[in-house]
Amino acid sequence: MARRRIRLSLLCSLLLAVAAGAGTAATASPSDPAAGPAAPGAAAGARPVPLDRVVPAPASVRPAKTPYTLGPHTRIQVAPGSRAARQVGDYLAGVLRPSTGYRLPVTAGWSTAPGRGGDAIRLRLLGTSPSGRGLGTEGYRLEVNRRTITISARGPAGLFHGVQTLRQLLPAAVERNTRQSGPWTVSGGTVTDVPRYAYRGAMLDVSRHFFTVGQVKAYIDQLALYKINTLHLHLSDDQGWRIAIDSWPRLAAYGGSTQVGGGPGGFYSKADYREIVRYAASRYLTVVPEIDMPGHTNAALASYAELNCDGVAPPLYTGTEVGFSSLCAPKEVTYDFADDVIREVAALTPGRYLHVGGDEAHSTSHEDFVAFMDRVQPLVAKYGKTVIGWHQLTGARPAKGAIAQYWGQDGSEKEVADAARAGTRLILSPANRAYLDMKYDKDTPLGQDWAGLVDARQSYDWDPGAYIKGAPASSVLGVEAPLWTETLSTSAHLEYMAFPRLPGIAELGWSPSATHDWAGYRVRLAAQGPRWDALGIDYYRSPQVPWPTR
Ligand code: TNX
Repeated sequence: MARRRIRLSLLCSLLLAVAAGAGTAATASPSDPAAGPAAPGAAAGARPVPLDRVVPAPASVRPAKTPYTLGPHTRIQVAPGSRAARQVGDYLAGVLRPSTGYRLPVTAGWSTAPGRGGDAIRLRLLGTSPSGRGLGTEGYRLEVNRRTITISARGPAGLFHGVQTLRQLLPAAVERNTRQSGPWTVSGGTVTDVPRYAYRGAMLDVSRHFFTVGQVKAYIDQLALYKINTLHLHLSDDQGWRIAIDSWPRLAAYGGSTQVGGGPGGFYSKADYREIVRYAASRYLTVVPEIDMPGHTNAALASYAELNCDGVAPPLYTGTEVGFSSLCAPKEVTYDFADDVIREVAALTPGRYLHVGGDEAHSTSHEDFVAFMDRVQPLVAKYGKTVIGWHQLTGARPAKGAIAQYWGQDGSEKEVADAARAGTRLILSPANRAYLDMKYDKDTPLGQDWAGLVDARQSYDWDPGAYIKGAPASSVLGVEAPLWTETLSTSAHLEYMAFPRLPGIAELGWSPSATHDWAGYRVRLAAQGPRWDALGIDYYRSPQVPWPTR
């Protein structure tokens, strides 16, 4: 499917920008009656954050007049006997110590005797006990009273997500890495929270421009703030092959040696990739590797002449065109290659999914495309993984259990709805909503505009459950925000395009549809601005969002 270069959303975005420009923060959130006046010496507006002023919006909030204030004697107490709970406790301490200056010792267990063991943040594991019913594997409950904050979850992923909520309930200055003055007060009450969708992803294109392990880790930390649980790495494309494959060493060594614009490129050794997987797991994200095939393969075709139908290797490519390359579907060596690559990548990947691309195969005949996918999907199953493909896979024969990632625009593609009705599950990344590389407005210095201009409201204001006409809501596995990097080469670029849109996609993935409301969302989103400032995240100050003045 060719990309359409319509600009319908241009007018719309401009009108919205004007409408939103001078808006005051009409909040839908009740402010906490227990907050009381700001303490002397506190920053202006230092009333505790209301329990529901969080992104993604929590499923349920019950305020109470019992605020908790972190102090020099606060301890972090974690479920005894759980290494994972301990690690979440250490992570929380790592966030809180630099700005508060408190010791915040992390200890296992707590006293339940009346009046004992107060002044603590507790991370409690419920396992299969009835009190965890309804929380699933990622949900949590956060209870704040005058003596303690307790985060309870069935497993460590829920504790980790609860910790992210707690961060947003503290003053934004808590995110700074130098000592700040408090008070560090959290509103009283209870948050009970579970995700709407199991798959909440973000994709990073490390092929068009290469990003180092350190840069990927920094992005992972930012994704974790918004309860994203999947990092999709676009590891191969025309401009670069970014993962070492032992059985085809030139893929990375030669195919990874450049990038858009002709820079030096780079690739991940297997140890590098494992380190990304490990770090992502420590933030409760699963890595989904993508090897894009049969199109978007110039880097591979340049590395091995035999992969080309005519046996001639093309030169490396450093431009930004798409759709000109294809693996040779009729050649047997193509499937030896695919088998080796999928085997090695699957072996490095603990997650259940492996993405085989399949988009924009404009240089592959339809017949060859179908034949190619018929051969490649079973290889993914052979190595124990579930196939994800871009939604063009639905124009072939999606394997049983396969997942299609939708990147169209208006949800009208019949083959996608038909596949969904026949059991293919969907990840929604509509380009005119979820593509983080689209420009915000016509003056955005980075990005592309082929799917229109996408400001904060356009990106947030849609329903993943009802987007594909004729697809059952139950076919939707979740959402993903892709970040393509033809025009992006630094971490500051990534941040500027991801923020503030990424949190909107994250909220669509996490929050119940009943909480969906642009007017309330923009106020909650505005409250993230000072946090990004504190974290050093370089974001776009969309005129649609009532950011507090700096
Ligand atoms: C389309 S989306 C592509 C990518 C480009 C992107 C740029 C998709 C599956 N393919 O190859 O990088 O547009 O916005």
